[in-house]
Amino acid sequence: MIEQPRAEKELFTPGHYGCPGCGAALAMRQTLSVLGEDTIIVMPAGCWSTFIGIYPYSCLNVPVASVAFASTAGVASGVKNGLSIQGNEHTTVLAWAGDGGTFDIGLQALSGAAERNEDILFICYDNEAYMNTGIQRSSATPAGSWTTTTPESARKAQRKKNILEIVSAHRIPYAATASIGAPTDLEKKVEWAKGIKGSRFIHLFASCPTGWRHGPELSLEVARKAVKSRVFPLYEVFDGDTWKISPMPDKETVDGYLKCQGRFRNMSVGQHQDFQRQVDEDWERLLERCRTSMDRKKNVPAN
Ligand SMILES: Cc1ncc(C[n+]2csc(CCOP(=O)(O)OP(=O)(O)O)c2C)c(N)n1
Ligand SMILES: [Mg+2]
Repeated sequence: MIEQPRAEKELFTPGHYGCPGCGAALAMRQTLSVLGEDTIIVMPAGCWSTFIGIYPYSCLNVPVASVAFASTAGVASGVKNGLSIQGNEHTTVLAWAGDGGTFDIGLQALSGAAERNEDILFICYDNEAYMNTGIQRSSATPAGSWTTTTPESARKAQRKKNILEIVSAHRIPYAATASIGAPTDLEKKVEWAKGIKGSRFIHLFASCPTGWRHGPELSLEVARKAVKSRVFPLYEVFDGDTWKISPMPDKETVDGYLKCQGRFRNMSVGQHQDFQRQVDEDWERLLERCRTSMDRKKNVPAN
């Protein structure tokens, strides 16, 4: 069954310039359906700032500030503080950036805002490369993946940066992973983030058919497979010290996930095994972290 967005007024209108099957478009639609009209978005360069439309047209029915790449969290903090001075404590300020704009270029501003516990919601839609400029690798690109700067003859050797560990180390009230493949879980997390104060961060998995080399009709399936295989596990971190696994289907191997995407095509047996081993190690580490921290916390919502 297709879930309907909750906002009575659709805030994401038809007519954007995104590719067919764009996971980041779906990510925004799901997010805005929870945040509602009382939202201001701050957005750096990336696919999203491009396909939103050319001024005065926009596919979003909320205000959007398009900002310099490195400044997203800083501008969002300024907008929030400006609203506060005007006596407005209700508007959600959403910083919405890609993985390049979060893991790499926007990281210092994000760290500054998190350290000051600015009252903003930062969502990174992660399509695991610099897609808008032609599929260049970022520090969110997984090891073993093809991109235009990591061709098959020299696939990316480095592992994906663990952004949740970095951001939650600032001890912000809330950090979580979410996926377009788990819309109910995503909505719950956005709802929780909307209802609390301080810096909130959501790392949102968003498939990219163009860059990942899969059919546009497979975007949701690829995202679901990422969760099932634990390539992209779902969890939350409260106050930087309480780690909690979200509901997920039974674990399966990474085979199905890797095989349905052209960016992982022709991996050697060794690369395939390395990928599985790394996923298993990260998953065990996460489980252990959740086990040892859950009993310390008071204000954690039930699944
Ligand atoms: C300071 C600066 N450097 C580089 C660019 C060129 N640029 C525009 S969009 C983009 C890719 C952004 O990647 P990401 O944040 O992952 O978003 P995506 O395009 O994947 O949605 C780049 C490098 C720019 N606009 N400004
Ligand atoms: Mg990207």
